[in-house]
Amino acid sequence: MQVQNLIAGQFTEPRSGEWLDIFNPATGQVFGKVPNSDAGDIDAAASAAQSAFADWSALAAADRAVHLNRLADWIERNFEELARAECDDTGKTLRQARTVDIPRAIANLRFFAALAQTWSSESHSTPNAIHYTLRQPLGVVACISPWNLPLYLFTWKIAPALAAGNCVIAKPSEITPLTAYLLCRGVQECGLPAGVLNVVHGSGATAGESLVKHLAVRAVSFTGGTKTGKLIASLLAPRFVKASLELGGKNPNVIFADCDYEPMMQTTIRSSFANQGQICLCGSRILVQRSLYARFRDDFVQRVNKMVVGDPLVETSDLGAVVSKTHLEKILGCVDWARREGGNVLVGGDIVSVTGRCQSGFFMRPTVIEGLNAACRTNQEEIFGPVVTLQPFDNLDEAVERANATRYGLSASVWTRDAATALACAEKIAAGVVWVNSWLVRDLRTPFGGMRESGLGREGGVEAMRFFTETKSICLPSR
Ligand code: TXE
Repeated sequence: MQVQNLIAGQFTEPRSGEWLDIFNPATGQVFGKVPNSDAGDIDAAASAAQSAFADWSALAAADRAVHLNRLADWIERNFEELARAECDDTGKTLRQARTVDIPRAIANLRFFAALAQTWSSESHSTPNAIHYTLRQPLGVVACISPWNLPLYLFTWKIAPALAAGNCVIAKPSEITPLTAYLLCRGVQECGLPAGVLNVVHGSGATAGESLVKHLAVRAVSFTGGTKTGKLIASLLAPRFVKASLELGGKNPNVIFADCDYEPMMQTTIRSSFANQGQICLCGSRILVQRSLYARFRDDFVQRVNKMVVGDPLVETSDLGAVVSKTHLEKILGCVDWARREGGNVLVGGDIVSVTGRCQSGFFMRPTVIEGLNAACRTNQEEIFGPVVTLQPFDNLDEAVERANATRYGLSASVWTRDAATALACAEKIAAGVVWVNSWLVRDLRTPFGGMRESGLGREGGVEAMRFFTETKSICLPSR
């Protein structure tokens, strides 16, 4: 498998001739190469995007929507191939790719195709004048996406950018480039005009940074690590280029003793270990009211112990592989650190040997740790793997204090039957998204993003359309 860039509607190789290996994390084997593009490739993509902009932005929203829906149709027709590619590229279970990643990619394209046609801007009238607002496309925009939900987050960014009338240069993660590459076949087959969507592959330091620095780029939508987000923000600020930054999290699950126990337990297992814990919204700090703590801990540990880590293609696997050897080593290092901090590893903490085709894969047991204080490194830093900690709390004030005791603020889940407790937590917890008695229930119209070091700006619905447009107020005297 040799991934190629899509520039000006043509598949192209990197000008530098540099390539990176692509691994299947479940087998540990290299199965392809991805371009390590540089500033020259970004330049070519920027010229193509600039040339395509006049015609694309002049299309009626309904016509742009037709193009987005055609791409969604193409994903539907190639559903199994894309699900399998996502599984091979990331190590996630085929079941997750089929039920979450690929369906959501389709939904993203269809949602923004529809929104582009119904979106309207404001008009204000006074006795003397009418003031109306235009939201015009920016021109060339950059979409930089990570490896955990590759096609899901790729389409989450390109769909609103294109729907709003921009031309896009997208850079998928170099670790998981496959589904974005396959989608480029769809871009060609569906007749999206050349240059409207350009996909340039490569490492963050070469392709990513060249893209962020390119003078043609008028906005950058980024999802990834907080450290990278800070660097990108510092590169964009002097040029006053818009940035939407969706970064890391250290999300609390706050569980009160009066919660509806079984749904809470089942959802908490999912929110801890879905996608091997590699979702920015996973709850990694589980805070349990003291009177429920022992029951919760024993039950949780018992159920986690039974989770099957194995070949992602096998239907019975609950967890697949983590994304890379480097990432596996990072996660194991975090567990060692937790032990040094005095943490008690109740289950997991070690690698799993899977036999057969997966014998060299990057598998790890789901891990639960207790006995650590809120301020320790394990409870402060994003691990982004199948590792959660347990902490007891006594009352609502302490729960909120603990929930807020990190520099992040992406999401939280609150479990209680008491409406007043739920509302108080929802109001006081510093997070961009709070789920009550639920997790990862999404409505694509709602604003999505984090506060504090979890990011800047909101994606989703009209927030995304606003991000990808420039606002202009126009005044017409009426007498
Ligand atoms: O992300 P990076 P990494 C967190 C998670 C993880 C950590 C590091 O904690 O362990 O981040 O993961 C591109 N200029 N999340 O190293 O590097 C890169 O090529 C421009 C949270 O994989 O931030 C890729 O396309 N672009 C998370 C994208 O940025 C650059 C999802 C993300 O990579 C760049 C993933 C640069 N200088 C990791 N450097 C979430 N919020 O969901 C890298 N990139």
